[in-house]
Amino acid sequence: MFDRCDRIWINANLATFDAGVGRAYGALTRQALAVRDGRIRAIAPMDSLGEVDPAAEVIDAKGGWLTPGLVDAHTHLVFAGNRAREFELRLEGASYEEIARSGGGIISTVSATRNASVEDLVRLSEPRLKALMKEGVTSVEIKSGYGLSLDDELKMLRAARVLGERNPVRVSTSLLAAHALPPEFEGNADAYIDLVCNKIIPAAADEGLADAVDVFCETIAFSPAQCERVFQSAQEYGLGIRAHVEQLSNQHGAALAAHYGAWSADHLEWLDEAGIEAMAEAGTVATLLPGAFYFLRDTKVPPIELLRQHRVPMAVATDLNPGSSPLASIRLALNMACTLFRLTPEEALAGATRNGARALGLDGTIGQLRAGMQADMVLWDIEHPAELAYQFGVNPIRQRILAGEIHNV
Ligand code: DI6
Ligand code: FE
Repeated sequence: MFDRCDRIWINANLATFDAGVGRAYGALTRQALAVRDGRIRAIAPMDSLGEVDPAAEVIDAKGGWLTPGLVDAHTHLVFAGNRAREFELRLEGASYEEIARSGGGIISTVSATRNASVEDLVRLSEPRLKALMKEGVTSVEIKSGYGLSLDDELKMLRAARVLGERNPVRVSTSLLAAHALPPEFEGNADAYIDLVCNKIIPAAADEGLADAVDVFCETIAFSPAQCERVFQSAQEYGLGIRAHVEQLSNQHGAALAAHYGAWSADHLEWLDEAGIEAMAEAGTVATLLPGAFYFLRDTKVPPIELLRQHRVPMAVATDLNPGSSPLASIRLALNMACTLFRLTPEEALAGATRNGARALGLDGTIGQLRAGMQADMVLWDIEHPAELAYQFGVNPIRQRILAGEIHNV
């Protein structure tokens, strides 16, 4: 227990997000938490603390709160260029779909990203990653999807892996080659899907560059039938499945993704009850992205109450990307999940801890404070965990801890 450990936090309040604790936030007050070999070894009330390893480093949390390290389970943070001009066009009245159909939107980021090297992408993307880390993010998912060719998709995934090697943060990668139709395949989407399934997915799997495969199932992107082929290929190569579905219209993509055992179905503004039932049955996480809802001035709120009724786990993420969610703040995403989608602060925080981990296929490893889990944690100067979703623009972080090591950013 505490007799053999590397480091101990004492006088800490814990928001464990361990459902087994049976209290809001999985809260345990006045605790000690011991770490050994990067994992949580033991948690115990201060007044029952027995013998302590004399070699262990003891850190007095002085009544601060420890939470699991925050998980941002949906980002497109690797890209080149920016879309400020498109923002102006939208303010002049053009819609996101109109801009996409006229060759702007995602495709304009594709041109800039194709012209960048791996090193360029790392240099351009690192400040966005660091912004997330500064707010307590210890695990982040990063997607490709602005390369749309074999070499450029792999280049993006390499940049994501390099970011994870150079920074104290866990990076999960998703191959989103089926994000938009590249211009050279105009009028020939099925041939592009052939390339994705027969060349890009096998190469990414072979080089260990992708943890999961993602798709954009939408009228301006790919049809359910095309997405299904991508899911089949992902399954064949043993990769996780996630999907952008029901963002701008109901294509019944969530039910399809759930049928293929998706870890997560994301956006979901247009999700219907059949989709929710399929997700509940498959254990697929609903990843909510209020930043995109906000930035596109959407009005259709995802069916939160039905998701609750069907006990579908909800994650909350930034969707950090240059077009629909230029949001490098998980704290603001938490606040938006409450103000715009009416999540409770506890639900929002569970969405960026326990359920974010599950959306990455990492539940049981990260996202909760529990013996045996990775010791990815944040020590906050707050009086109650709800403050993390309530306030934004101030950063009450005291320590950011990855695998038991303190790495303030
Ligand atoms: N949905 C989104 O909100 C992002 N991708 C997607 O499939 C937007 C990406 C972009 O506009 O660059
Ligand atoms: Fe996205």
